[in-house]
Amino acid sequence: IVDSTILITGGAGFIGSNLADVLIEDNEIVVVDDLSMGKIENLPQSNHLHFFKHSIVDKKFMDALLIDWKFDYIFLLAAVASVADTIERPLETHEINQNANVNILDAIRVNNLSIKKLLFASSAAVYGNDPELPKKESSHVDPLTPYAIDKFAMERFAIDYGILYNIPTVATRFFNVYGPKQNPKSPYSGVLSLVSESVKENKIFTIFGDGEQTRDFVYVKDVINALELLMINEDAMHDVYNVATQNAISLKTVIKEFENISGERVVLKYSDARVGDIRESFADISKLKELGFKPEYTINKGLASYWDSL
Ligand code: UD2
Repeated sequence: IVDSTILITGGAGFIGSNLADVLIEDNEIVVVDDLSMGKIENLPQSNHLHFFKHSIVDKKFMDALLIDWKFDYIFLLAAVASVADTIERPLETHEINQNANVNILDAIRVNNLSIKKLLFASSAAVYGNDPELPKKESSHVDPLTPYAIDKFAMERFAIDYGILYNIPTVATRFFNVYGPKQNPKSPYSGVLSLVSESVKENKIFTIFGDGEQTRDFVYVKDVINALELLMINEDAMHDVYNVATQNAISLKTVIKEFENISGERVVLKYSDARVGDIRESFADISKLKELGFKPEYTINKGLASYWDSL
């Protein structure tokens, strides 16, 4: 993407700021982030980066921003990313994870804003505990938490608003994204950010369950490539795509790999599995590959690059 005006909601967060780092080279970037999990230090420093510390829930603010800036591309990445948080505060998080995003779509509709594309970031959470593996976009969905329900509903809003009102849109289902700038502040942050934090701070790392649960870990740089591809590829339209590497690895194995790469020991203890934890998660990414996506980071390469960044 070049010579474009781009909005990234949640742009000071983990994935958003990695995206801003890449797009800032050739574009004008507007970031809206309430800094609830994101950090201003995550953002690249540039005259072409315009930061607004604001919640996307403020409809008046968002409407005016959309009208003023006439964005070419819009990445909707702002969310309460902790599933547990959405279980504790379902209404409040629904305002952010769903209503605020519908407001953005509706502002585009009502004001007849012409955009090149809008991308909504959804999650593998929509598959819930359906046992079918690997998970395909056409697999049964089973959203079990307010987080997953809002993500799934928003995918449909993005896609069907797009079709109904002629707005170019696309949605992604992220699997377990890891890499630089993932905030380990919450116990529900990505597990690899918590593993690295425990190593750096000499703390014991708790494995919930037996450690044999599997995940499809995808390095954030591959995710950014996928996001750019989905934005510019005209075949990626009014549809949803898994973003992963199509490799299942157990938590125990990934921790072993982390130890090998870092040369540090992760001191482990075991505790009960988390309620509702998914046993096996593994994506089919053939749909994304058909657009030309190829993950560049094996788990080893990704962990090495991540460790280097710390
Ligand atoms: C990921 C997403 C979540 C949702 C879900 C959908 C992240 C951070 N979370 O949740 O938003 O999309 O997928 O399926 O990407 N674990 C430990 N010890 C810890 C922390 C975690 O053992 O201190 C375990 C945890 O119980 C789970 C695995 O590690 O079995 C991965 O945990 P996670 O929180 O990184 O991600 P996940 O897959 O639960």
